[in-house]
Amino acid sequence: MAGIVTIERHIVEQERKNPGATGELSDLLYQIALVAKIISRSVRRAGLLNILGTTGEINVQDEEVMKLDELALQTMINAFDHSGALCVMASEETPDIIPIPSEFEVGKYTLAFDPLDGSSNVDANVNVGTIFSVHRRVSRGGRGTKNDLLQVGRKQVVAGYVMYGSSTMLVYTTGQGVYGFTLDATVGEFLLSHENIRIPPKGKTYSINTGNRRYWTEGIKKYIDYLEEEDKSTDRPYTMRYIGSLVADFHRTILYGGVFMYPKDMKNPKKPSGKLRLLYEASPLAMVAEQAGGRASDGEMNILDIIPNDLHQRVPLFIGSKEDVDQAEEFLKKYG
Ligand code: AHM
Ligand code: MG
Repeated sequence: MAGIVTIERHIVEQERKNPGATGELSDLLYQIALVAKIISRSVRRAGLLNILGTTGEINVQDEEVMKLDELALQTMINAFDHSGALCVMASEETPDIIPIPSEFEVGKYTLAFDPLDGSSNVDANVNVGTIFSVHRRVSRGGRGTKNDLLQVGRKQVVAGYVMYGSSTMLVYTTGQGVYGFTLDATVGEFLLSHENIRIPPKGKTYSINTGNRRYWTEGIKKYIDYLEEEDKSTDRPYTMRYIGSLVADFHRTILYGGVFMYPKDMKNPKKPSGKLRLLYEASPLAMVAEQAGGRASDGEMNILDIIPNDLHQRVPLFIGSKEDVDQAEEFLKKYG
């Protein structure tokens, strides 16, 4: 028993290291762990929802069968709107900010989240995840505003994700390293399973949707060609792995090393863009990557230094082992 560290104990121990802590952030983390368990339960039952529903619309409890991503969104909102720690929220699934209802107290933090990333994979029983990002508010008093959410990733106070895979894992950082917890479903607790995760400085795996090749810029084409070439002195060719579910692709990347890429594509040459969202996907995972010794770039600059101008801003993303991300940037600099 002595060696078992629950997430609650870990949070308390982290809080003790910070003498000025008021406990508000710890409460928020407890809440994140609780929500992770609730969403995990729904994801585990996903394949049964239609079976349990009588018409496909109504389940045995006479509740409407909600799509899993909507269910995850509602679970997040219901858990956090009265936490007292937040002044405003935003989610990938909602067009505008999610205000804290006037009957509830507000606190000093903001929460941006993707409730169920990769949800298009759910029906095939592929891993999906929840991504979260917490900032300290910048406005003074009252309800939070959009400006409280439009902050650089560098200023995040907590970031992390939950992965609903062969087991459910919660990985987070408060800026003091990256810790991973695995849900022991029999006791309902997240137990510390990955202490101080470190990304290898260089990997042997790249992860990208090669189906988009015709839309790539020259730099990406050349970089991927380079990774696929044989050269024993630089450990090439690299292996390709692509799940198509960001949390799962990222989780593999921080454990084994390598680089995950969702580059800018030229489908619309007048308006080239990445697919992934800065606030709900790129920025929180960038903080985790950096805290684990890796890094994240949009191809030109560090993701954590991008000043957001829109809640749903999309960015190209190169994330993973430091040397691999540096090299991707070099190719883009040289060939565009
Ligand atoms: P979503 O937020 O709508 O689920 O989209 C994000 C997902 C990521 O999980 C994944 O990395 C990417 O989209 C895959 O995109 P593609 O199918 O274009 O390769
Ligand atoms: Mg997403």
